[in-house]
Parts: sequence; C-alpha cells; structure tokens
Amino acid sequence: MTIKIYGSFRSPFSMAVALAVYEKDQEFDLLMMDVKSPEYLNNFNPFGKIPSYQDDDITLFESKAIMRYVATKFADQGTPLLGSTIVEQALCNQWLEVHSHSFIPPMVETGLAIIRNPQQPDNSVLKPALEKLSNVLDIYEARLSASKYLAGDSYTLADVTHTAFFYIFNAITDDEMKKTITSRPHLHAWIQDIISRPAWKKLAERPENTRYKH
Ligand SMILES: N[C@@H](CCC(=O)N[C@@H](CS)C(=O)NCC(=O)O)C(=O)O
Repeated sequence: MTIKIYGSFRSPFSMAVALAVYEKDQEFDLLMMDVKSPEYLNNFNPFGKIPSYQDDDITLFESKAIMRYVATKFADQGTPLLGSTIVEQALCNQWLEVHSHSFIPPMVETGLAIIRNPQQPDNSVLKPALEKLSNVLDIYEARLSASKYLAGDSYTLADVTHTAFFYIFNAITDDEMKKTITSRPHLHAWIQDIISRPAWKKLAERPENTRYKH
C-alpha cells in the first residue's frame, strides 16, 4: 500500500509528517476527510485532528509519533533522522519536546492572529504573541549559534518538525514581522538551510500546497 497521509498542507503538523516521509525517499498520497465524521473518529483519530498516517502495518496519529515511526521503519533509506550518536538522539528528543511545549503555543497564537484577519490583525493578540515568540526564538538563536542543527551536527526530526512552521510564518508575515527571524542571524541561516533541502522543495512544490506557495 502506498503510504496515506490524512491531512492538509494548511497544517504544519501534516507537512512535518509528509517531510519525514520524503526525507526517507518514500512517496505518499495526501487525503482529506471530515475529521469530525464517525468514519474518521473511529478509524483514524478519535481526537478528530490531522494528520493521521496509514501504511500496511499501522494506522497512527500524532505527528511526532508518526515521524518517529517513519524514521525507524525506513532507517536504512534516505536521510537518517534520529541522530547519529546517543547524545544527538537525546538532544533530538529534547528539541521535539521544546517544539511541543515552548515553540508551538506562541507560534500558533501569532499565526492565528494573522490568518484570522490578514489585512488588520488584532494587535492586542498579535503583539504579546510575537513578544512571547521572540523570547523563545532567543533561545533558538543561542542554540543555533553553537550548533548547525538543533540536535548537533546532524539534521534530525527536531529540524523536520519546525520546517513548515517557519515556512508558513514567512508566507503570512509582513516585512516588519519577518524581522523576528531576520534579526537572529543563526536562526535565519538555519531556516534557509532547512527549507533548501530537496525533500522540502519537493513537498512545497506539490499541487496541494496552494495557500502558502511563494
Ligand atoms: N499534536 C497534534 C496536533 C494536531 C493538530 O492540532 N492539528 C490541527 C491542524 S494543524 C487540527 O487537526 N485541527 C482541527 C481541529 O482541531 O478541529 C499533532 O502533532 O499531530
């Protein structure tokens, strides 16, 4: 069975899973279902969220669990994604946790404030969200000034999971907001690096990526 990803390229979590699959030199079909339908809730994700993933062996939800499964199942193909040493593996896991708990809340708050009202975002929501995001990104800047990738010398799932968020941030922000990134040179260089990867370019060029195409 071709890998199936139930999701959308409006969802950075779906794009993260798709990127992991491409980094492993695998192909996938992107499918969308009504996530609140009994069929989806019963068979794919009882929490009614995207993405979910299906291959011959498993149906799985939660993007990080899916990415870890894909990285392990296709360990000998494509890019190694789990870290090349025990230290990198540990740091990869640490930064995946940072993504969940420290990065996503202010990034999603910022993104939603813009997407809900692109012409005139509500500054009472946007400003504090951007401030929180900036504080978190100071920590990324410090990390990336000492390390090529989040886990160390190797590109890992920790980088994969962030890529779509920064890509979407770049697509929806004005020049002033983009300074949140460009004023942090190591963060900026890392983003340029991870969005230049062939797997990401292949993904961003898919016809389903209409909303954020540059
Ligand atoms: N922790 C989940 C988050 C998934 C998630 O929040 N997906 C959003 C789209 S980006 C969703 O399905 N929202 C639909 C809803 O909440 O109704 C993961 O990593 O897969």
